[in-house]
Amino acid sequence: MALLEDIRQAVIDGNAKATVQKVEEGLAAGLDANRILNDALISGMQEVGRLFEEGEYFVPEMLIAARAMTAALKILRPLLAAQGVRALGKIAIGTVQGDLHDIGKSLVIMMLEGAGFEIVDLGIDVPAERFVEAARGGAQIVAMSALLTTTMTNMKTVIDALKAENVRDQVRVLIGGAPITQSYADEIGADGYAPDATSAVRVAQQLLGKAG
Ligand code: B1M
Repeated sequence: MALLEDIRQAVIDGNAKATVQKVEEGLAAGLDANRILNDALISGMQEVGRLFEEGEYFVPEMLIAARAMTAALKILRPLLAAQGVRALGKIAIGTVQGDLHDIGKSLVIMMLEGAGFEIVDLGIDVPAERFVEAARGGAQIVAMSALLTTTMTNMKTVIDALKAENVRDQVRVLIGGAPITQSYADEIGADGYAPDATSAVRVAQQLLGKAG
């Protein structure tokens, strides 16, 4: 569909104004928010990643594409997350230390909030101690995102810190992000792994025995 392709291209071009304008046009024309997210915005970011890998794009291009996507997500947020449902449990979520990628985490947060979880967003570049504090502060799930093969190892650092501080048994640990796999989750002793934002909801529900 032409409008979806226009949105995708606007993300690739890093044109936040056009991205927002086209998303608004799409919604007004009756396009589904999920379709805009998956077939235009995420697809556009995948292409940005490909261009970066091939040396056509550099960090500044990735950054302005991310800004365009973030601007569009602000519009989609209320549509993707149903308003305040039940309080299913408290989840503290952050991108691990050394890692500045936050778009995937924001999507996971949107979906979890929409499903009725209370979210404590620890932000990006989060050191292990902050996850430990969150566990002490009553979070039932400690959730971690990592986008880099060099930072995913910090997920294990967090799990080790939870153990060292005697709070590992109080929380369930959920992990995700592009380089993460179920086998990595098993290897480091995480309780759950989710490949995308939608399945993060299902896994979080399962971890707390709430459904799914
Ligand atoms: Co970076 N970057 N980046 N980057 N970046 C990647 C990740 C990369 C794959 C690009 C590439 O080479 N093709 C590559 C990593 C390679 C690797 O480690 N193997 C890379 C690199 C190398 C880097 C730098 C090192 C570049 C440099 O400086 N030389 C640098 C590192 C900075 C740092 O973090 N210390 C860097 C910087 C950046 C920007 C700051 C410019 C920008 C981020 C801006 C921001 O986030 N605000 C950026 C971007 C935009 C990307 C790409 C293009 C897009 C990431 C994204 O937002 N995807 C990315 C390439 C790619 O992914 N194709 C790339 C869209 C998002 C919706 O998907 O984040 O995967 P994703 O989240 C998904 C799932 O993974 C999952 O659900 C989400 C929704 O479905 N998920 C979870 C995520 N977290 C979860 C948690 C869960 C459950 C599911 O439970 C808790």
